[in-house]
Amino acid sequence: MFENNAICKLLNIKYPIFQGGMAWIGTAELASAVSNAGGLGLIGAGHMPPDVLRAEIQKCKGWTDKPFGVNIMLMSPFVKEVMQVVIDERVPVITTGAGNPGEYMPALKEIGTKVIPVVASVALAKRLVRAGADAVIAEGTESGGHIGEITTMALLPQVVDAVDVPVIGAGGIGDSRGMAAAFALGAQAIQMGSRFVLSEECIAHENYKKLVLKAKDRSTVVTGKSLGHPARIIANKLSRKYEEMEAAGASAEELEKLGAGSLHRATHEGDVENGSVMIGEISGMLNDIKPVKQIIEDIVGGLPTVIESIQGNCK
Ligand code: TUI
Repeated sequence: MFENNAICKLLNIKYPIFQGGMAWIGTAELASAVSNAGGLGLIGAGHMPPDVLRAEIQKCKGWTDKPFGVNIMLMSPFVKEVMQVVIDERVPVITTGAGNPGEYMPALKEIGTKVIPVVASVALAKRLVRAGADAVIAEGTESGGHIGEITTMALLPQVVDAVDVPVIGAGGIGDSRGMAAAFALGAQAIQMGSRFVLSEECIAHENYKKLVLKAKDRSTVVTGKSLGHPARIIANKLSRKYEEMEAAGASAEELEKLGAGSLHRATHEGDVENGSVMIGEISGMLNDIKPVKQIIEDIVGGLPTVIESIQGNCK
């Protein structure tokens, strides 16, 4: 399976499955587990200072001999230094999020690092492919955390039509049906974040995982629209406070202050009422915590049945 898959060939991986590079919880533990299971694990650099990222990369190198990557969050105050770390460490793949990585592409390309930006629009996908992106991740608004506006269903085929590099579908994918659907829309790989939050290897606090297990289809809300960086989180005390302040015309500074440190509060301190529990809209169908290897094998193993069922419906 997947011997001819363009992403598997490009990155030398067994399964065309990326782990979303999640800030604070996309650690070497999770990334190495995904890579060891045949997917592409990613260390989520988030707001990590450069020395912390370097240590995380070195841990990951010690735990897997398979390709892995780093996701660079372009809103990080350390973005320049973090780029230098991935260059020094010769990380084979980088994905980027929450912005336009155009200015960093020449230096990364020069050392042969594969650059795979997350895009939320056709325009940015085209621009980055012209700048040398090896593939693009088309991420729909169903995702958790920082998001764009267009759904995966609408965005993915439009990006596929607009570029001549492989496209990875992301947003709202958590099982074999989602993977088959992304492939039907023209993706050659998928990226999942939420599904891997509910893995044994993910270091998120148990309160975070428990809340995701309880979540239903309408449990998430989008905060931060007025600041220009919308984020999908589970509705809680923090999101209600945010909405109240936004409605009362709070300043950007006041809203930023409310959000500061809120992800760590949820992922590490387990305060899921006053912290940001970033998760995608599929959390309602995530009902178990499994080892990463089982998550990946269940999805790949379930594909033939989904495809047969599609064929059955077309007869
Ligand atoms: O980056 C993500 N998801 C994230 S990053 C993150 S860390 C964070 N922590 C606290 C507050 C805010 C963020 C949590 N979740 N996904 C990739 C992604 N990128 N989604 C949407 C985009 C995007 C949006 C606009 C990419 C490019 C873009 O274009 C901007 C431009 O300059 O054209």
